[in-house]
Amino acid sequence: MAKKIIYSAIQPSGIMTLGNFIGAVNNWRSIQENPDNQCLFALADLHTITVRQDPEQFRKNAMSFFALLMAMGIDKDKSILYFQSHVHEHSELAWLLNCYTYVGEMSRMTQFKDKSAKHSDNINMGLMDYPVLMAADILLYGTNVVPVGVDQLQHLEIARDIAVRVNNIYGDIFNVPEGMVNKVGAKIMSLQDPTAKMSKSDPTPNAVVSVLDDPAVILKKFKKAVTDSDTNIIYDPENKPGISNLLTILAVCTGKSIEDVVAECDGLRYGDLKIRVADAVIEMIRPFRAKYDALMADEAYLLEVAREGRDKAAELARPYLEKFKRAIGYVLI
Ligand code: AQP
Repeated sequence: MAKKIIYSAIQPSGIMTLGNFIGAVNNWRSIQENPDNQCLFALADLHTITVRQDPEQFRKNAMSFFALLMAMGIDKDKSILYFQSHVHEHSELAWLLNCYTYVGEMSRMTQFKDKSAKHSDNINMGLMDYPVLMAADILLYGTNVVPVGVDQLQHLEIARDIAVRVNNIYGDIFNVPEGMVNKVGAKIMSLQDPTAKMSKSDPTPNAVVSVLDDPAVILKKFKKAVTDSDTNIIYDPENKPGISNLLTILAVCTGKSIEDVVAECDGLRYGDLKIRVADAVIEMIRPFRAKYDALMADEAYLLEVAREGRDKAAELARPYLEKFKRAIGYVLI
């Protein structure tokens, strides 16, 4: 039986956050353990330059993300782990798909509108085209399932629309992928504004926990987390977003259900809950740190793994790209 193709990616646009870990990478680790799955996990470094990057820092961040993914347990022998920019087929398919995507639908994307407002001095074509490149990433491998956080669902929907549109013109070219969203932790919120997503690029001090923060820093950030003036610990994202966010983080970090965590925390003061959550995060992150440091000290090895991933990904991608090009009418040689 053919394996299920699973595709997901992460942008090295800063330092990996707790939100990225809980919403994405933590699941990748378990999905790759199913022998019926062929997983591809990419560093979406082409997407990253839709926002201007300092070259030296960008390279550092990319290597850091790659090492972190490995340290967190993404296994190069179980999954294909690679840099998006190393597989040129992504860019080529993105161009082709551009010609099957409408300007109107791209200009309506929430992320495009948000990022255009945040980076009004640099509303580049790439920012608008981000979802088409993401569609190319996914469709290039005949992907069946895309694990994502809630924030990326709109882009996944567009990828599905583009796939259906192409299939309606040329026949059965692309698989139409399904999304896979966590039941718990699909949207970890900012610690300073629990109505907004925790994002790598958020400049607000103490809003974002990075998975590379020292334990003392993590504790300080949680102690300063914005909650409410009430004293009840209940899970109610709408009316108590701060407390609910803390409970979600605690549940994921301890592997317990929200109900169990709420029951265990009943009667705690908010200050004690914050310390409990911080401790759980610190414990969850601790094992990665030593592995990460060792990997970062061996760039030659990281690059070797990246080359291996690139070759495997490109080999899978080529037939899909060729099939589409043949259908369009390109002369293939
Ligand atoms: N706060 C979050 N909670 C749950 N999941 C999240 N993801 C991101 N933030 C959260 C998920 O992580 C995966 C990789 O995301 P990305 O790096 O490709 O892009 P992003 O969603 O734009 O992440 P950031 O942190 O907000 O980056 P910046 O600040 O650079 O835009 C995706 O599956 C995403 O859903």
